[in-house]
Amino acid sequence: MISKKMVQALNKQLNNELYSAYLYLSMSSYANYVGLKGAANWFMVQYQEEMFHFMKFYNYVNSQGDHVVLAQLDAPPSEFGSLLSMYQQTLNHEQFITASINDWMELAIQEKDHATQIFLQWFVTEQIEEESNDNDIIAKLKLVGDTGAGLFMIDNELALRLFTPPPATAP
Ligand code: OFO
Repeated sequence: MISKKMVQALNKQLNNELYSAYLYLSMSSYANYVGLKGAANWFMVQYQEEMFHFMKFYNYVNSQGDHVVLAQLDAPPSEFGSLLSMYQQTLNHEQFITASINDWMELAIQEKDHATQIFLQWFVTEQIEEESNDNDIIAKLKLVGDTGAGLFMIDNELALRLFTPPPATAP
């Protein structure tokens, strides 16, 4: 049993996760279009991760005896510039997600809602990894360059990313 205010917050985040999926799906297609097949794979895996995040919120709201309210999604951009720019936009978006998760955690603490705090803890940890991955890729792109052989090398690395769903945990 969680408060109505908390359900509203979780529904907001659930829609944020869906928008994240939408954004990375668009980035994947754009990367494919400009010939960056490795980046297209990386963003497709990112899309799959976001759908997993979305479903975690979806299942949690259902498990708490309430229901999900899906909202209209904004259209994501369809052009993203260079690969470096794509990862800077990705990092900016993830920083926004981190700030949102922190807001909901703050609310859960205020409401002494221990169940939701435990649930959100998974996302607090996940956001450390998300931002760290983006920072690493940005650093590499700055180091070896965003064009020519350096770009080709990084794109080949991005091609190796696989979607590995975390082990099923409740909720
Ligand atoms: Fe990218 O972590 Fe969810 O949104």
